[in-house]
Parts: sequence; structure tokens; C-alpha cells
Amino acid sequence: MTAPAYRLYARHGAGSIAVQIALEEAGAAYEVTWIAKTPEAVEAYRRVNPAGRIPALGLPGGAVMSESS
Ligand SMILES: N[C@@H](CCC(=O)N[C@@H](CS)C(=O)NCC(=O)O)C(=O)O
Repeated sequence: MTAPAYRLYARHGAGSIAVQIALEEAGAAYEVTWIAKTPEAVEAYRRVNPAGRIPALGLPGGAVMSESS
């Protein structure tokens, strides 16, 4: 089984749903990683998005896209 092409880094109430809707509309394969609000979780997440902002989208090939708007 191959891994989904996209990984959505999300948190409820943080605008992640807009990106999820776009992925669903596109029929893209993706997984969601939920980012907790704890300082430890946010610090670990900064390895994905140094700004610490949610959402972010891991792309095929390993790049990460932020600024969902
Ligand atoms: N311009 C960004 C804004 C992202 C953003 O500010 N997300 C907020 C949640 S709604 C956030 O992560 N706040 C946590 C922080 O700023 O540390 C986008 O459209 O994706």
C-alpha cells in the first residue's frame, strides 16, 4: 500500500477545514495529522512549519505549503 500523497496538518477551529474541502473536491489521497495546542506539540510542529501556523499541507515530494488562503 502506498502512502497518501498529501498530509494535512490540522487543528479544529484553525481553518484546516478549507484545505480539507479542497482536497476532497480534488479527490486527492491525504491523511490528517492533528496538532494539539500544547507548547510541546507546537514546538514539534515547528519542524514542519517554522511559523507554527496551522494549517499546513505536506506535498508529494516532501515540500510543505502554508498560507492556506
Ligand atoms: N495566513 C495563514 C494564517 C494561519 C493562521 O494564522 N492560523 C492560526 C489558527 S487560525 C494559527 O495557527 N495560530 C497559531 C499561532 O499563530 O501561533 C493561512 O491562511 O493559512
